[in-house]
Amino acid sequence: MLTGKGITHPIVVKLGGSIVTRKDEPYTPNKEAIDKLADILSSYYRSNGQLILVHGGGSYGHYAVEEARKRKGVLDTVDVAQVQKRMLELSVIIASSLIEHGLPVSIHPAHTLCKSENDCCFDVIIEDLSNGLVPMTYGDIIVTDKGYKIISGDDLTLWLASTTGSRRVIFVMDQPGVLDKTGKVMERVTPQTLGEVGIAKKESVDVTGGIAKKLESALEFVVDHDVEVRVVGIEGLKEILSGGKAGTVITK
Ligand code: IP8
Repeated sequence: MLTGKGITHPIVVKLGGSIVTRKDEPYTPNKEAIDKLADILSSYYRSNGQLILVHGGGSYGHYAVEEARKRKGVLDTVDVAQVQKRMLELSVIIASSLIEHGLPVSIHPAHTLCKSENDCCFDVIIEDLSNGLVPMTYGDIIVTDKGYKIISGDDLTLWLASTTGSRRVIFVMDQPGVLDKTGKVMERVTPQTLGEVGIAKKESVDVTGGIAKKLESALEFVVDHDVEVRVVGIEGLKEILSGGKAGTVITK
């Protein structure tokens, strides 16, 4: 039976590709991390917290795009379908663990929500949320009249926060927060301290811009949204969802 809860400032959590997959091993989920995340998120859900989930592409989406680009230069429709299928596979793996842990997850591939890389309709997500489900979407790929476009999970996360009146966005990654050039977790990143962020010289394959792009988009977003945006690791997620502090806040 569905239970209508109304929408009360859901938390939007982005499960980064670096945590849900083994980024350097093509098409390999990080099952251990996924199960840990599922455990933490289900405790939060049981305590009556509303959640919207987004996940990244990691060694599924990013690798599939890169593989096709290397082979052909430009992706054709079969390549796009292949990338979509890879992302759906990853989503099903994540959803399976979440459902086993008692989270009523409903998967919404972004290619069914978005007409372009920046024109998405979240009505069905909002509907699911208000009926007590935990909607989950993910970074994806679509074909438009201007060719194929990659939809970033980070963008989806921020748009969903603004559409649903969320006050909190959490990006979960494979490190405990945003690291400075010495490898220390930064307490906050602001436009003034952006230059102190340590960007790895060679990130794993990433076709949507990696941490630098994520921080730029988040900094732009917090200028006119009253939303706390944080970057944390798995332990930090647990801490934050139980009312503590962890990781790095992205703020103006
Ligand atoms: O990892 C990328 O999503 P992201 C999705 O959230 C694809 O940037 C298909 C590469």
